[in-house]
Amino acid sequence: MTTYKVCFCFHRRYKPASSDPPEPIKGFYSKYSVNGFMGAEELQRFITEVQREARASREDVQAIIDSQREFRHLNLFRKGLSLDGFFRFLFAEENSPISHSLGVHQDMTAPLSHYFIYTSHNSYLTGNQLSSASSDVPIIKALKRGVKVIELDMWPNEKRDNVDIYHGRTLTTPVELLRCLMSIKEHAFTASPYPVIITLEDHLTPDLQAKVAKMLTETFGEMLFTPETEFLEEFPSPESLKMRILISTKPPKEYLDSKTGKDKDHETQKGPDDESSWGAEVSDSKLDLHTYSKTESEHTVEDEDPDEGERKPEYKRLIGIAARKKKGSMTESLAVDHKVTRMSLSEQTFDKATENHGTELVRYTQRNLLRIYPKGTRVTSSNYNPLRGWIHGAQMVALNMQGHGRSLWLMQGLFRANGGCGYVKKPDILLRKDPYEFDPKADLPLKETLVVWVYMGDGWRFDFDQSHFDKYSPPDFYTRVGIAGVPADTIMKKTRIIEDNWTPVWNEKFEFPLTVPELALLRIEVHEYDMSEKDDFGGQTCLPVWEIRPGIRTVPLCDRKGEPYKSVKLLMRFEIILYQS
Ligand SMILES: [Ca+2]
Ligand SMILES: [Ca+2]
Ligand SMILES: [Ca+2]
Repeated sequence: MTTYKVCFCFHRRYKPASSDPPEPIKGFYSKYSVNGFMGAEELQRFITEVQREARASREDVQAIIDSQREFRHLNLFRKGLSLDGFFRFLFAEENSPISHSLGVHQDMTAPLSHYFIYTSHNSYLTGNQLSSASSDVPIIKALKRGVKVIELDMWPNEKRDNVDIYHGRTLTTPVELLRCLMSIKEHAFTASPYPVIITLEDHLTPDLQAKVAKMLTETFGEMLFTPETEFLEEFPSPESLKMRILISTKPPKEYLDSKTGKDKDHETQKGPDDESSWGAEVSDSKLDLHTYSKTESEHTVEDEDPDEGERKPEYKRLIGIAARKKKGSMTESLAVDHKVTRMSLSEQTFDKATENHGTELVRYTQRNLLRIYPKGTRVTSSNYNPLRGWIHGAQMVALNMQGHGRSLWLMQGLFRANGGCGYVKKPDILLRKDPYEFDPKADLPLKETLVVWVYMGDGWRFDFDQSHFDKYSPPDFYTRVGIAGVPADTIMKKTRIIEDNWTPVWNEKFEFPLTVPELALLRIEVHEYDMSEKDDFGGQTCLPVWEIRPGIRTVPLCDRKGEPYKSVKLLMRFEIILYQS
């Protein structure tokens, strides 16, 4: 019995949390066992038919049975799996929906423009965009997580004899450039050997630029990638750039955004702690494609750089990814010529561009790099829906890593793919050339249906206090599950609420028809229902649909920041039904 003290003299009792297998698991056990016994042969049949692991050998299966040996005292004479053993095997961390052994499995020899790259915005800030401290700590954290694009804003220090990093013209406190560079060098390849790109925004005098050039050369030496010609005809591949650092530049006018405050949806200034646990629901990408801020000024493209000619040659030489100064209409900016380049757009300018230039954006990003950055009014380090950029092929969708919430969970979700190396190959649909270029707004035929069963959840009773969710009773969990992808595939659904239970069993089935599964992320959130106030946060995760293994799987859940909980997990089942095209 679990007892909750309601008042001085009154206690309420609830059934203890149960760890019994849910009905569908019992069903599979009885279907696949013979005379109540599941030996190696029976288990192999289950693994082939339900888990769809055709290549599981008899040795693999025996290893599973042996792994339950430590529990043999429960039944000393059996050589197979008991129902409990079968359930333990399924509801274990090793049985995850993304195979741990998959690693980096995509082709890494295509040009950089063929990959989504894990990108952070104002990587050096510890909190909000106006008054938080600058530090190398968030940079190290990001690199360890697999982030591969780090942004630094360089300003002269107070004495004007050295370079500091901070968010210009705000009250954010600086950190020395050298310290950031040293930390980048130390941690750049912790997550994977693929290249790290440093985007520099500089507000420096030529003398200080020369100083930066010296600092970069001395810190990174041979690691720096310096192209032989100023403009390349094709970007090199992540494979050829292993263990290399690339310097790129970002538009120096970007910080001005935070001063203009033209947007109607200007956020009030509050710390991230004041935000609700969830962050805003990611904006509906259906809506995004058809609306944009009408108040936005007419200029369409940011000036990429101050006049390249003014730069000290020793500094200019170090720029591995050139960004060209571009002016004119969006159509002119997106025109593809033989030299590749990088362009940066604010989320608003980008949204506006998707309105009439969707396929041109897709074509542009087949060879060139496109970076999208959060609008300046996101002073609390909140974020936008990164899918908007990805479905148009944008490689560097920069998000504030200091914020947390749904947009960042999507980002963490996408980059779980390809072994978490920070580079995810764009699907063929975004790379196909004439006569077919992908239009994210087009009505496409169904390609597959992802069927998802949410069986049960457990672990909260180990990771949280008895009164964490509800003071006087066990929690009331429900799960939201859905898809973030192209507009046609985007949807969220939810289970019913299981009241007063630490180990909720839902046994519910959901179907998600998908037109572009190659760009679909499965979103999973657990909420704790409260009638009179906002629901409590119970965990979340996000999984790239194309890497999900079919079958019954254990889905570990993460906290708001994306750190995995010690014990919280869901037992789910996935099945993919393909349509003939
Ligand atoms: Ca509650
Ligand atoms: Ca309750
Ligand atoms: Ca409740």
